[in-house]
Amino acid sequence: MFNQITEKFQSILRNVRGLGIITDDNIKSTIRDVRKAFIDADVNFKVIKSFISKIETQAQGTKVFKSVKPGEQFIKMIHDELISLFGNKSNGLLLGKKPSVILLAGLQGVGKTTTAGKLAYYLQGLGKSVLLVAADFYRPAAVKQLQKIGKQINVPVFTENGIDPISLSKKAVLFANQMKIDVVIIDTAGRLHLDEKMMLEIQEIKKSVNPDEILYVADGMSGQDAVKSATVFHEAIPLTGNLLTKMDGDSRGGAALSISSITDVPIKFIGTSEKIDGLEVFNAKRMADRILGFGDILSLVEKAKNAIDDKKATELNKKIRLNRFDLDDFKIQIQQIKKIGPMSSILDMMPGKNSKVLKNFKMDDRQLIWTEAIINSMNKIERKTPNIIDGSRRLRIAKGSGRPVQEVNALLKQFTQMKKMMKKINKFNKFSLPSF
Ligand SMILES: Nc1nc2c(ncn2[C@@H]2O[C@H](COP(=O)(O)OP(=O)(O)O)[C@@H](O)[C@H]2O)c(=O)[nH]1
Ligand SMILES: [Mg+2]
Repeated sequence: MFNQITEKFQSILRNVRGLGIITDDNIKSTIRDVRKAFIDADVNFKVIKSFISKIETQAQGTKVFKSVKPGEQFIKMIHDELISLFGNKSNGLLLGKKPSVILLAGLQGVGKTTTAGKLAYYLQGLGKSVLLVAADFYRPAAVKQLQKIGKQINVPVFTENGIDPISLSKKAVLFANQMKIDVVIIDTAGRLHLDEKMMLEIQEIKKSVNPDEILYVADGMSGQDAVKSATVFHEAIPLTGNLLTKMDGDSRGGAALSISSITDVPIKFIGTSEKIDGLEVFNAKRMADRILGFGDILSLVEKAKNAIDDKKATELNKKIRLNRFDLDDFKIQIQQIKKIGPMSSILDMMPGKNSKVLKNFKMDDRQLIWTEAIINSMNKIERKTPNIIDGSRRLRIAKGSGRPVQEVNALLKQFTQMKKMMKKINKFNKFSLPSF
């Protein structure tokens, strides 16, 4: 996410950080660099202009202050302005009446249908019952696509042949009312380009179901073009939120940085994978942190929390303390790391992700699979007591897992070192920490 702009901001911040004094010259050069970073990211010119002018005014203001660390203060200004660029408004869904209605709008291919499923899954997680409505009759496979998603998460999908999307939406809401369903999510048809018929249709749907939320779904990989269409939609049907998909790709950032201040509508969610759980509630501060390369440790911790099984973690902890950690436990650890996500997404959330060290750290996700395969080729006793694994056993394990014997050796060496380290830490803890 945002590799290019983050790289530029990191170099700007490096220059600014050490400043002992803020002068007209360094304000000018910083502003020039920020402007360039924004232009390269395809941010809307109005957004750039207002951002720059705010930073400039504030920086001029600090010139007279004799603060301890002017550079740090400059960085804080940029950070704060980025946050307010995303809008400080609350980002939760505002679902009032029952059934509440969420209408999804946007161009074709941006991810509306996928997002309808993700939102349903997210709301299920909050204990709500959901009805999905397949109101896209233009793409032949669209209804089937939504039905497949509905089946996957066990959410009913409302559809009917020979009826228009407006009557269908109306009927669906009535049905949800009868069935006491909490939330209705309407997936609408998109077009490749804005056209009048589509706008009229969505306006009519809106009139007939009175949605609580109208979310504009935009491709997060796009630039300010997405913002232009958002504005057109906003004029036709007042939007209540933006939702940016495909943020797992390496977006230049144009859409994300422009959309909320141009439409004056907050970003409520971002899509971070093709999968059903690839949806995050948008958080302006975290996004600003990511763009400036401060990392997003909070999101990472949350992801890890969701992926890691508490019971297993406690068991592993116990085993480590008793020096009973074996290769089976090592395998469990690998499985838990795999659940957090691909290595690239983990690294993407680390502070300084563009630094030389992290850039050169190319972890191959297959490595985890290979390590698991090697452990799988060992028998029970070997996993419990790896020191019995001699030359001939190593050869057998290598053959069984389809990996070279050097890799088996490396794994065993790594495991021995890990055990030694654990032993040391345990000893240290015994002396310095109360037992728990
Ligand atoms: N990587 C990624 N792909 C996405 C995301 N959201 C949607 N997609 C993909 O984008 C494509 C179009 O999605 P679809 O929901 O059919 O778009 P629609 O035409 O707006 O309904 C599909 O291949 C989706 O899997 C996302 O957050 N991340
Ligand atoms: Mg669709």
